[in-house]
Amino acid sequence: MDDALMQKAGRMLGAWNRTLILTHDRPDGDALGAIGAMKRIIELQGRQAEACLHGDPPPRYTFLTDACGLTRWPPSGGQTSCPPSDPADPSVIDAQFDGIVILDTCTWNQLEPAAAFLKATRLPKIVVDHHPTREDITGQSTELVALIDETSSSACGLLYEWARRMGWELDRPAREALFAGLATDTGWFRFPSVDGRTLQAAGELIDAGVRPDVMYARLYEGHRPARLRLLREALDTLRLIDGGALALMWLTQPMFLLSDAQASDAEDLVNEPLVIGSVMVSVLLSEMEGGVIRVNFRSRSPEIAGRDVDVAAIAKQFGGGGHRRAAGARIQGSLDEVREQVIAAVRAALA
Ligand SMILES: [Mn+2]
Repeated sequence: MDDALMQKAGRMLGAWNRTLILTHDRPDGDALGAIGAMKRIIELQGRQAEACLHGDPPPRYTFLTDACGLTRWPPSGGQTSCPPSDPADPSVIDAQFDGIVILDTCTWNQLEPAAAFLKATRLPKIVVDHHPTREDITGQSTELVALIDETSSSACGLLYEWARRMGWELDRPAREALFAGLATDTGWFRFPSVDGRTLQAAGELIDAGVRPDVMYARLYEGHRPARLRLLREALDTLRLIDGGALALMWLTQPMFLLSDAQASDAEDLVNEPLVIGSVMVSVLLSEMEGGVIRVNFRSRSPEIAGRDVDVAAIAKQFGGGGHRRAAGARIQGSLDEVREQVIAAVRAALA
């Protein structure tokens, strides 16, 4: 990451007394960790920040949302009694903040329902992201500085490097939030995106007091029983296609109801079939409300699978995006239709 750019973004942020912090819809551990840590970093410097979420975070991240004081979109600007009635009108929110930091995404559709506001706002923006899928999200902003590094395994890793470069203080909630992002975006440090920088950042956070065993229990051993019931339902649908190269599972609305599970309980279930040696690509289709099928894709490293399947490219065919080894899309249609389309697309990529 370019030092001059980090310094420039650091000076910009330092000049804002009231910062609005946003991340993508359906926030994951990296998104929540990044906005939580950003908020704590700014507050430790004696300035105001509001980190707003859109979408329900999975329950296992409650420790982050509580410790860092994350709130719900639209922002209140400290005026909890009178949230703006029309978030698409930028003037109300613009009057309450000096600038906006957007973390872990750089695409308009991931920023719904704040996208209309973000297109119209005049406030300057700083973007911190590590995704290859990106758009120009300047909109009407007077300035945009983008700290983007696709080689970083997480937005939290990038934020940590930025904070260290700037000499910013971290407290315990900030350190735990950053560690949560580093750990969850790398599947607890096992994905191919892990490099020395990832482990160095994690190591420094551990040396500063973060307990990896406590973090592991909070992140991976705090599920509700509903998650295990949902896993059972998903495993019951498992189909191995093309000699076991493609693993396919699906979850219907009745399965969610039967399991007393929410959409967030399906997080990471797509990884389960990867314990089978033959599987090169794993796909999970989840039937959401309103006739939308959420599709999660995973693929293995070519060193393991013997084949390099770019699931971000497959997801893109369906209007989605993500990383080469982990991607997703939301597709309008019936489960049967979408399943056939997705199987065809993956088989074409495997052929
Ligand atoms: Mn991320």
